[in-house]
Amino acid sequence: MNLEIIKAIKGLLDIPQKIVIIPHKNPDGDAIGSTLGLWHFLKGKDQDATIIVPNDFPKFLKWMPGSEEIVNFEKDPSVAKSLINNASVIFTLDFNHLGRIGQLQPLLESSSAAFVMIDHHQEPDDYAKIMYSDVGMSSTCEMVFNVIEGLGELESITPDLAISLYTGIMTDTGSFKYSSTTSRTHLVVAKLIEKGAKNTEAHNKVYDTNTPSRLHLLGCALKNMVILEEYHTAFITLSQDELDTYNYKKGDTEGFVNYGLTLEGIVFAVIFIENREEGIIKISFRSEGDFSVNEFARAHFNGGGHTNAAGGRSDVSIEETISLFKSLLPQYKDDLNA
Ligand SMILES: [Mn+2]
Repeated sequence: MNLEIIKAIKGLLDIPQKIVIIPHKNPDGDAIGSTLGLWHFLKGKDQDATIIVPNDFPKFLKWMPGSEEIVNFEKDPSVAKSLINNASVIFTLDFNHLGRIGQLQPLLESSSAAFVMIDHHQEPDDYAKIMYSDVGMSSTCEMVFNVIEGLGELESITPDLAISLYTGIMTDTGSFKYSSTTSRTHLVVAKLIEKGAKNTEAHNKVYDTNTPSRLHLLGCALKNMVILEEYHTAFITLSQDELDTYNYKKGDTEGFVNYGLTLEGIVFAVIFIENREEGIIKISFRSEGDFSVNEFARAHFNGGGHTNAAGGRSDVSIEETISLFKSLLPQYKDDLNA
């Protein structure tokens, strides 16, 4: 990675700082893994560091070492506020514009701390003094590894640090199968296992924690799947009533969207999930090949992300959202047939 970035980070960490590390709202495995990985590293360097999440994260990530010390802004706003107000350095991980952190946005905007962005999403904003942004990376966790390596600190990787980064790489690459997985990713993962990451344990703890109600919700989602062969597209809907019926818990719908892509010939998969409390439809987009769901989400559903994985939202009803979605497909017919 870029030597200037390493030099700048080294310059910051050469003196004691008050550090806050922040991932995006609704943090996923890469968000929690990368912030914890960096946190373990900074603790090892005797830096004063705290992770603040904009809101809670799924239970299947709560076994990760150090996760119990994460400050949840929604639960402890005053603690979070004072940490941010006193911070001299703020690392923002796994996102690239401040609109991705919900209610934390104004606090960060008024902070005078030095910002460091480490992220692999497209079209980054320029709020950070130090910007390590690379859309070619499998995960933010892989980038945190690169930073530690760039600083010449590989020997300081403990098993707790290793398992944090391993878990985020694992979840962001769909267990090392997405096209963002490179030979370098595997080399990093090999190094992390060497450093004590218990890889099988990470897979079991993240993926083998289904509850009966989650599997029943999955059954409902799959039953609702609509296949539009003409557009090589499959979409799923879940209404708030359906979520309630199956006792929905945060994180339960994680990965559901991917089932559409397991159908032969399908290159575009979408899930629409109603959230009555927020009055929105949450949307996840996935694709195989060149069709950019990042561009699709940006153009039509107030979202974005990566070429093959993106998120978005809609403020109208689920029925209206679906008909809007269907009405958009004809203009993408050629792209979806490629
Ligand atoms: Mn990520």
